[in-house]
Amino acid sequence: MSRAVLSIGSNLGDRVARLQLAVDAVSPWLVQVSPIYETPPWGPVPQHDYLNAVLLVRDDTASERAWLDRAHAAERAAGRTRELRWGPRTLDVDVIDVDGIVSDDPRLTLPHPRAAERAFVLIPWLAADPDARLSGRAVAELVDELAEPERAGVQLRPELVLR
Ligand code: A4P
Ligand code: MG
Repeated sequence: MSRAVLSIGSNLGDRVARLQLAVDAVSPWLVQVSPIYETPPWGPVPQHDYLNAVLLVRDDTASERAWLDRAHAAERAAGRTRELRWGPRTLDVDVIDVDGIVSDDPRLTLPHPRAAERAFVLIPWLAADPDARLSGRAVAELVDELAEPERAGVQLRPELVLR
């Protein structure tokens, strides 16, 4: 079994089109697409707001590494170049979780080390899967534990749709 959770984000150019490219890149394995949320930039770099969403994917033959390769292929399709860490990007695809596997490999750390504190990951994930769990914790609980301003910053954009 290989079920993965991918977080997608864009804050440059046509952000919805970039997120759609990510969806298209994993369409053979797509199980669920979350709504789109507008989110304030996280991290030390001042930059525009992001659009974020979460994709649930499944491919019984895929390794963890295959999901990272697919994430990078999606980023390339969106014309992403790697410049500044945490800086603005056309498309970021992070592997949040694969079957609950734990790995400290710097090329693919699982679960994603910053996911549990990121409202822009947890809130879309919960919307896509109300029973989601991260490191043995219910994602619903992790969302409840976020600071209120963090939670409030993540705004549903129901008029923007991925297909
Ligand atoms: N890597 C290790 N583990 C993973 C994983 N689980 N998923 C390695 C994806 N990649 C993983 O990533 C750097 C290296 O991490 C890769 O070589 C990969 O093998 P990168 O994508 O090249 O660089 P990055 O994205 O700039 O760094 P990083 O640490 O992934 O940044 P983040 O944490 O993804 O932050 N604010 C909002 N509101 N929304 C966002 O989506 N995104 C970022 C990017 C910053 N602020 C944001 C958002
Ligand atoms: Mg990344």
